[in-house]
Amino acid sequence: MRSRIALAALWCTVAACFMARHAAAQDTLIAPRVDTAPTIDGEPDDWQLSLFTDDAYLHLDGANGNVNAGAIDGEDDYSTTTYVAYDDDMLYVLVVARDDAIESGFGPANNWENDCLELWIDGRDNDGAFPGEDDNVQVNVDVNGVPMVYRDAGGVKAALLPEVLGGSIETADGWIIEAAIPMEIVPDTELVAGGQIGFNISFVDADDGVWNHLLWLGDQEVNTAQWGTLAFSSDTLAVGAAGKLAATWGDLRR
Ligand SMILES: [Ca+2]
Ligand SMILES: [Ca+2]
Ligand SMILES: [Ca+2]
Ligand SMILES: [Ca+2]
Repeated sequence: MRSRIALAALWCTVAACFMARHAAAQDTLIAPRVDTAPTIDGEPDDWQLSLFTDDAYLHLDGANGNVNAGAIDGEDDYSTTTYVAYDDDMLYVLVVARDDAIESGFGPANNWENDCLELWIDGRDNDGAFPGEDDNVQVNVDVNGVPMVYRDAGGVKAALLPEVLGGSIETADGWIIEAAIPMEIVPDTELVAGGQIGFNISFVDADDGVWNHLLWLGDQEVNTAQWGTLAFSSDTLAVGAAGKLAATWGDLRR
């Protein structure tokens, strides 16, 4: 009997590990407010990363994300952790990625062919067509730190908007991208505590000429009905996490 119990316990442990490993990612992110805007330069030391709660960041890889083009072989090939925050004007996003081959050779008009972050914003949180509705916007920021905005406004479907900021650095095992999106470019967005937008995130992993695509939610990135939610918290980072010590990026890397 004891061995059967032990075997059952072992099976449960293995099953729990398997389920944890393959658990689907959450479909909502909750952005804390920040009092001090990060500098958009790709350097993450101005984000108090240790204060972010589980619902304020997203770890994505080939196991818990949806790969709808190419393949993601493992954490070394491609994995990302995305942090979100906001203030009165901006949505801030930081992505720390592992990537075994960096592609940065394409220009701004084709930055989706580089390793890049793709943000999908539904400002009214009412789905609708993309492209089509003016509150449905795609923002790409690539490993060169170049932001490109895609929308269907008066026939102009892609543009470099100087108000959208991007920054990036290469690291020993990948790259970091930092972005700031002024939400005034998205009509009717409630960038206030208690507000929310429709939101999705996808990533390009370009490796030696092969284009691989990893989505947070859904299997068609332009399908707004498959997007999740980004909610704006009333908690300000640091104040809402009393008792926890802020750590610098250098502390976390040790
Ligand atoms: Ca920074
Ligand atoms: Ca890769
Ligand atoms: Ca919409
Ligand atoms: Ca790559």
